[in-house]
Amino acid sequence: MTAAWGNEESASFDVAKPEGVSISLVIPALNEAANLPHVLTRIPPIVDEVLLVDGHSVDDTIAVARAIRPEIRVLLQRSRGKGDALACGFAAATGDIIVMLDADGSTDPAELPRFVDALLDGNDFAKGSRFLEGGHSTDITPVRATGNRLLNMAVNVLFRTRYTDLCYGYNAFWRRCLPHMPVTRSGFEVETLIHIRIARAGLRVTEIPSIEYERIHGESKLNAARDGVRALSVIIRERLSSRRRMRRGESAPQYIELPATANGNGFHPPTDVPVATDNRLSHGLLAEPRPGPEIATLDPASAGGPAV
Ligand SMILES: Nc1nc2c(ncn2[C@@H]2O[C@H](COP(=O)(O)OP(=O)(O)O)[C@@H](O)[C@H]2O)c(=O)[nH]1
Ligand SMILES: [Mg+2]
Repeated sequence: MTAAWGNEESASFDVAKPEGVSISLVIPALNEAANLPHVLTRIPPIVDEVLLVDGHSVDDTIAVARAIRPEIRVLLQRSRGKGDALACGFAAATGDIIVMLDADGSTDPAELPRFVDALLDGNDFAKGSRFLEGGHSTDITPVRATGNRLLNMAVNVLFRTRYTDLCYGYNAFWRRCLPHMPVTRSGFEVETLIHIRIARAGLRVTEIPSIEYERIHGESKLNAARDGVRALSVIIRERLSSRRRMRRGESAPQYIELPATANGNGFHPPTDVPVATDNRLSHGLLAEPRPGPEIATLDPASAGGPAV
């Protein structure tokens, strides 16, 4: 069952991926070495490109990712936060369809084809929901569920949406959505921001029932009070700002892409290394640098070095 709104009526899930449609999977990860074996081995073969965006991990996140999927693209975000990591991943992804998925084992890559099918059925954005029939969560706490419900109600009233699960990170969308959803918040409020912006843009959204499991190892980095307030501030600011003001002062995400040959165990670039601000590769090692703003260089000798 799906809930849809936008330009047309709802979607079904029975369309195969056509030739010529490529899929990128963006996975933000901060110290998720223990969870990646579960996540990375469950990715369905329809995915063409997997991008892991590392958030200054101090464990073996990158080494484990490389060991399981040698072809994985590893981005090192210069800043911090899940929102910033997603922005980096979106900027670097090359797929026609971009899917966002957590690295902690709470969201199941095996559900991904349902999101893709919804996009192929004519939707612009397929948004996971733990609260539609067929979905649920064993990860969300009562406090977070209550906060999510209140924030969700606020967005539905203020932006005339029909979301059932505002703060959920399992989503997929066509590349063409990116200009409508600039990710300008760095933290866990990122989903709130994206969902508001795609609604404001009038894109066709459908919700997909999704099951959220408890993260397998480690602890959530989300703080319900702090991040709830941040999400609320996003709602208020988006409501008060015109689209024109909304875009002013937004800066491109900054990252470098780790060379494919570098294991990158715990590696992170020093903050004074110039970095890419879009999907033109950052270090000139993986592809010919193309003309564009702020092409960065990274000394290959430093790749794979110690964490800083
Ligand atoms: N790259 C990166 N990933 C992050 C950061 N913070 C959280 N993540 C990842 O975002 C996903 C969701 O984070 P989690 O702590 O599980 O939050 P929760 O699911 O809301 O409880 C996980 O894959 C984390 O590893 C960050 O600062 N940088
Ligand atoms: Mg989690």
